[in-house]
Amino acid sequence: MSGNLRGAVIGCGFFAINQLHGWSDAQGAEIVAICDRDPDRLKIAGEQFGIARRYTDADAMFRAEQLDFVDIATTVSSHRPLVELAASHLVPTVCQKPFARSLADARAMVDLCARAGVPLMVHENFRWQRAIREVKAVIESGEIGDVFWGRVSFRSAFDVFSGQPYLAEGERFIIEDLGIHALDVARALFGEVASLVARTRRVNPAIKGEDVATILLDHAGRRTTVVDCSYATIQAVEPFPETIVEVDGGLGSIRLQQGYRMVVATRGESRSEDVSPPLLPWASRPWHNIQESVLAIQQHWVECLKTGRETETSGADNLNTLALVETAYQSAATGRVIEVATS
Ligand code: NAD
Ligand code: 89V
Repeated sequence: MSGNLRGAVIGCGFFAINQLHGWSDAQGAEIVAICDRDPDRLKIAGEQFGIARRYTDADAMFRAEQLDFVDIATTVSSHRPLVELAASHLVPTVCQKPFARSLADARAMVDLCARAGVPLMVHENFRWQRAIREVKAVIESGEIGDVFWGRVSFRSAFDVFSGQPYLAEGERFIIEDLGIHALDVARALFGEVASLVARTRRVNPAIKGEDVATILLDHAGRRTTVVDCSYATIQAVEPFPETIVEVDGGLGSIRLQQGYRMVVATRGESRSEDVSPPLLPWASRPWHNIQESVLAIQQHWVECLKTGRETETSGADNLNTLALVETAYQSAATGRVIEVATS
């Protein structure tokens, strides 16, 4: 494919504004149409990004536009119908996380797109953050030897509910919304998971779901990791939205510390690097870390779509992240260690 890919965004809410900014910067793609069933949000986004072709109905948009891809930025309940709609129009699709409420829904979407020959990527962007990529590169370089232990940690007291009020309303909260990123990072850094055990609790009485989760994972290759996340942790310096990572290997260790500092230690030697994300012109602290990863994953999508490569976080890949989410909730409910049925 040569020239700019013509894309559309469905859902022009809180997070889609970042995605629209990202698409403005991405090389090789442009957004030619947007859709939101809320006319006010549609108007605001259309005016902000100078997009004249606006729809309140996704099917009407697919019928009227010639699209090379669609980016679904709605909340989870609409993901399956919208992915199915896009597949019925044979339009390659990016879908926000959480990809689906259940593994069964996710499998149905992956199977449908595979049968239709429609590329499908989940917008699972945390593994695309610069600091996470730097940690991954050190692991893959072999500098710290065989990895035997790791930790992916996200602990904060940031008020996420003001921007995303729906997060306070669901039976499930932190594993489904935020832990899903940390679990995906754990897969990206440490490989697939054989079994896990999870503990959760709710500290904030004003919300419905759990806001603290601790998950112990057994990965293939006898690697043990801990994924822990909390929105009830008050610290001297609020770290939102930084993910802290620790990795121990036979020859050394990596510590990704608060403030985007990565320390790599081997026997008798250590180095410390600033792995801060760039502050993109449209980004704002503290979100710049996440905002930068939005552009990175979008660029990856464009490159893969143009060359026919499978994306790193394809729908099929994301089934294994969703399996961890499902298993973590089962383990928290039963108290048991549970084997993970990954594909
Ligand atoms: P939001 O409620 O602010 O926006 C969703 C928008 O989609 C709304 O404007 C709504 O009117 C529209 N919409 C819903 N169903 C529709 C349909 N069928 N057709 C057209 N429009 C429809 O939600 P949000 O906070 O922007 O979250 C959207 C998604 O992004 C969620 O899945 C959330 O988990 C995810 N998210 C991801 C990140 C990340 O870093 N990857 C960060 C925040 C949110
Ligand atoms: O990435 C997310 O899904 C967001 C946030 C980082 C705020 O939890 O909901």
